[in-house]
Amino acid sequence: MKLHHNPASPYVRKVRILLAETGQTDQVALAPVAGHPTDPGTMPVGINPLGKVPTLERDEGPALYDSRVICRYLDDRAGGRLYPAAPRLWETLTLEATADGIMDAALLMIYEGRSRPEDKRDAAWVEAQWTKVARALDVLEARWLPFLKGPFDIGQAALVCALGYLDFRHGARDWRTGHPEVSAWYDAALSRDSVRATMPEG
Ligand SMILES: N[C@@H](CCC(=O)N[C@@H](CS)C(=O)NCC(=O)O)C(=O)O
Repeated sequence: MKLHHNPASPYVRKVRILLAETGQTDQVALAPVAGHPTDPGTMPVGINPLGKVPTLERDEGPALYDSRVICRYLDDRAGGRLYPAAPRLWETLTLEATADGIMDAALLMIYEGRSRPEDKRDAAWVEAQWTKVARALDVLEARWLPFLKGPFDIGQAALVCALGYLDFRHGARDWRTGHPEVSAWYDAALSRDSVRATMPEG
């Protein structure tokens, strides 16, 4: 299999963490690509009409895309390790959606800077995206700690990627302030091999 990837992408990182956690890293070759909405560059538009990464080319069957689909597929292939049974599953998937939403907002902030000339950038829109991130962090701090203390799952993998991306691209905003418990959880997660082997680059 071939994973179209970019080493800065938090969504690709989620897939790579799942591969490591399920012992499948050596079964997927990484194909580096680059691009963004206004310049698709080398993104795999021929097999993913959305022109996004991650996109997974399989040996059989059409390509899969969106990190949630790819992760679910690869986990199923490994016998199911990072998706607990219901009812805990619903919390896992909601945590994943929250973490993905943080990534979406954080990435849109970067695209605003990359895709528009300086005089066309909308500072209020960028701040509105950060408000989503801040609200999500507040909810994680207030409600999710008991869940985060449970077994490592796809929701936790996604959260590692989201928080790592905030450090990587928005370090000056200092997401840790006001979120000491989530911050401590993240620091502990950094000791996992799968997390250390996939730190964002670029
Ligand atoms: N919901 C998608 C989001 C993927 C995504 O937005 N990836 C970014 C890279 S971090 C991308 O490919 N951007 C190119 C574009 O939007 O044109 C997923 O979970 O896979």
